[in-house]
Amino acid sequence: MSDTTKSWSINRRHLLGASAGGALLAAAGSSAMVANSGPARAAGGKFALAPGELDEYYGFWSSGQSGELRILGVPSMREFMRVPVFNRCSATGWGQTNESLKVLTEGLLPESKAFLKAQGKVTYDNGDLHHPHMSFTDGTYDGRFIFANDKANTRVARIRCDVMKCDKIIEIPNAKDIHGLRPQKFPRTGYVFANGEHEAPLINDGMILDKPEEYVNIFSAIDGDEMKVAWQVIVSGNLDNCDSDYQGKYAFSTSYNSEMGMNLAEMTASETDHTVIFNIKRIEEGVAAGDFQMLNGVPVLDGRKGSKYTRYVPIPNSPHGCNAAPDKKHVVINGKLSPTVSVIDVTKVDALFENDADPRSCIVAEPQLGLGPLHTAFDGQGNAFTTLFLDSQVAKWNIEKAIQAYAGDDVDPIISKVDVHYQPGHNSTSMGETAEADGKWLISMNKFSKDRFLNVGPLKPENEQLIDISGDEMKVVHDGPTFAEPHDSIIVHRSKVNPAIVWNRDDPVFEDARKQAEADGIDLEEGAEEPIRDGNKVRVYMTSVAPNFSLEKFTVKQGDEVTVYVTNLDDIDDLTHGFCLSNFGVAMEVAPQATASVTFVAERPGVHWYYCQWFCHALHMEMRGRMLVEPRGV
Ligand code: CUK
Ligand code: CUA
Repeated sequence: MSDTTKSWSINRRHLLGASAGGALLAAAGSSAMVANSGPARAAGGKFALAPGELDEYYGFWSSGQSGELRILGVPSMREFMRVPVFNRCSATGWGQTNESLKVLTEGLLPESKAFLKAQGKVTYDNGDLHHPHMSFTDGTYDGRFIFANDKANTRVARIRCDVMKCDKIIEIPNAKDIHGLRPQKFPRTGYVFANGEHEAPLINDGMILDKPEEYVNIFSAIDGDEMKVAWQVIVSGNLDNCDSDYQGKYAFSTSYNSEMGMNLAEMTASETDHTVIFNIKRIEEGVAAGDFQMLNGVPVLDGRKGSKYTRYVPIPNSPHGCNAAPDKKHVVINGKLSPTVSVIDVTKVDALFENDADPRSCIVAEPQLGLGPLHTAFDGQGNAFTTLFLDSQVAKWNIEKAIQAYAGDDVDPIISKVDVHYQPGHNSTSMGETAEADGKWLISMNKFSKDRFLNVGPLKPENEQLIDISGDEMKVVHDGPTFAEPHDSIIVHRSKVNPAIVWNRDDPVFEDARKQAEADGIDLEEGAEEPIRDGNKVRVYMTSVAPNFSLEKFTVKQGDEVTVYVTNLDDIDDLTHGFCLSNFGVAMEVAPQATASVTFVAERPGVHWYYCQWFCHALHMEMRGRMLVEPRGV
């Protein structure tokens, strides 16, 4: 214990110095200069794929404040697709089509709908997507869904992996700013655990304002099948990242600012913070027994210190990442302001709950790895890879050796370190957060790119590096710039994912359009010769077959509320059409066998061209038609 204590205080001098403010960034700058040891060399080129070759893995990338999910290939690091989620997408019409607006609005809280209405909006148009994680069955990815959080507006989204589109977004009540998010690994997802990061009054209606002692934090368990919050737990301290065990018994959340400070000096005053362990069974029993308060439709249990639902394990110092190892036994807590990571043995957690054992008794190792450990990934062979933000390095270390060292043996758990460029946050290994971790690739997601790319001005991309981890020495084999600001990624073997090539016409996404068409006596797959008028509401049904829309023109009146439905009858691989109505700000994607619809007010009289906005045919330019808008009073 005394060794650890010493290392914390060394660390605090390093990181916090005389004034806490700005120390992290100041240290970041200087360590980057040291770490810049010249360009990384390619490791024999096995990361490079020849044109036409397919990647072995899908990479699902967050995009941070860009609000979308991205799909990359690993190891080529080619970006394949951007899946809009919390953002507004000019290309696909996400945030404009009726189908996407349904997803973006139906899960909002009533108070948010009212708030947004006062802003002249129907939904938020920004989001901060940090943590994309796939659904699990039996401890490994099952290819059904990706779940992701929105830190900016306290939401959780679900993306269907069969079509790679978001199908549900819910706003989480009672909590503030969802940060860490992980699906339950066993027996299946099941729950999606989500950390409310920032503290606020439980009933945040303005009656309690500047009284931090009355603020709380909220941990949420979402039913991933229903996309509804199943229960929430009130905790002490800011929740950061989380993970679940491989037994289905516990969830773990790191927590900084156990001080409940309101400014940087207060938040970092204490040498230890904690990891909160949630006992899922006890919480479910508490819900069944009625030991909760119902708030905004959610049972909220009290899991603050002393509760039977939680245990608080003291951890040095402002811990950040939380990563369950594929050995199904260990969870690594990353110290951030401490140079250590703390290894929890999940088999020792039962005693914390059943015998009130010392919370620290579940810690079986605490190796000192370097400055600023943020996140850890695994190779499935007993080794762990931890990003060191301040050192601009990744440390490879052995979990078993770290346990022996903690028990007093004279062994060094650190196997090797590699420089990365610069300031790494998350990292991920191929299949590394599942029981099928395969130890081939590591992505280091670096917050700064500095001099690694041609200068594009003061705002620079991040740099994500591909590292070959198949040997003891890690080799950086590729630099990949990415835009604002992927936090986290997962690397999923391609055998786990099997997306469709064309839409299924029975897909639930088209249900609303189909119902409306039926009510209008129209077949979506046939379209209609004339607009259907219903007062000043006008519905236009057309189909597309390259290079034609079924309507070369349609006529409406100025002021009509017009809904255009386009059904793409092409069922050929990659034959997407689009519908863009110029100077109306209307544009959308219509993928093969999809129906998409958009609603606008025809407030501009005159002739207006609509055209196909997705290159589909040699006569793509000719794939267009006219909307004729009769002026009011004619
Ligand atoms: S947090 Cu970003 S580096 Cu939001 Cu996952 Cu650790
Ligand atoms: Cu249809 Cu371009």
